[in-house]
Amino acid sequence: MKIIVTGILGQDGANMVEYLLQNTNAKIFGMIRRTSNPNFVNCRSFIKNERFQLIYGDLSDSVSLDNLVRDIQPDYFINFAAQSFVGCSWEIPLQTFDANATGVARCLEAIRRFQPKCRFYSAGSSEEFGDVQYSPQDINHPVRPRSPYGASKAAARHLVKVYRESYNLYAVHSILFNHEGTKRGEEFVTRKISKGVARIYHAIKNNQSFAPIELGNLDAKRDWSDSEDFVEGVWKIMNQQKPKDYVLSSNETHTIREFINKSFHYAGIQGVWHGSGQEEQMSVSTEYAIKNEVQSSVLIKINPKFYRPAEVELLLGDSTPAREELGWKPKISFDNLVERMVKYDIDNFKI
Ligand code: G4F
Repeated sequence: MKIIVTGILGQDGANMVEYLLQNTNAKIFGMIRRTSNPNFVNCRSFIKNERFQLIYGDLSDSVSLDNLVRDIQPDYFINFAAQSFVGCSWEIPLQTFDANATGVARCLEAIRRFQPKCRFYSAGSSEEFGDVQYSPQDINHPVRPRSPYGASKAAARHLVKVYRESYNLYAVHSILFNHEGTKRGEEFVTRKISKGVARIYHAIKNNQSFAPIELGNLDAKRDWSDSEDFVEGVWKIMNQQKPKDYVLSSNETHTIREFINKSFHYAGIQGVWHGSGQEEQMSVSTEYAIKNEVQSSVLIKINPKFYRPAEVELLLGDSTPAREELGWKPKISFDNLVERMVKYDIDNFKI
């Protein structure tokens, strides 16, 4: 069995490769774009595995995708490559659309022309639901994106459906609600918080002053899971008798503020909230500050530069069909996720 996985330098692609090496005998071809300084930190566990091979390709280059599919003749093509940062998608809307939507069309075309038996996975997003009309959101929720990123993923979803129905391909686009972990990029809010908490933890321990973590909208609600749980669900979705799109989610929602509270809790730092709106802050409690001779006080402050032009205020998934039909469910709870991320960042802290 041969499997192409894209996006392997990122969180999901790397977790997918780890899962496939552990749970199949397949040869895995991990695609990366050529850059002068690729960061292989998420690939450490498998980069030298004899069943793993690095290949060059680019979602913006149909020649590269055509050649890879024609030459490798993969059984599965799992696409996790994307411009995945919603916040940045207003600044680079065209690149976002090209990678996330047209890039999916290029993959589908390569498969249609050179290996139509290949099963194709496209990573969809709860951002496609946008300003949601009802909760929890299931696969039938209307598409109402609020960002160029959300629009690009919605377009990819339509393309997958069109190719599936027109050419009888096994092509699926499942809706992934937020999913995090210790391989998460530092620009995403959860990792920004866990890394920031680790930095403050070490400053307090070493009797040093520290700068606060600066964030945007703390009221947004997200349905967070661990990416390692999701890659298992993705593999189940790819191995059904008939292709069908599913939602993967924890079925719980939490505010950014809750993620912050839990993060400081697992670091053993006592914080208190005060103020409101843009003046809202979290500071170390007086009792904790005295006891630990803390050199600075503010832990969290608002910086409006992290507000988005349009926000998705609430995401809450309904993954009942995936649980009932695929026998999938997330193993890592919200509390476990926060604890794992914070402890990992404290233990691996580097200045
Ligand atoms: O962590 P985020 O950047 O993730 P977001 O926008 O929900 O997107 C993630 O989940 C999607 C699935 O729903 C994926 F498709 C997508 O690729 C990505 O993985 O932001 C989460 C929330 C937002 O409401 C944002 O406004 O956190 C809020 N936030 C507040 N302060 C912040 C910050 N987000 C970031 N990145 N940085 C902040 O300082």
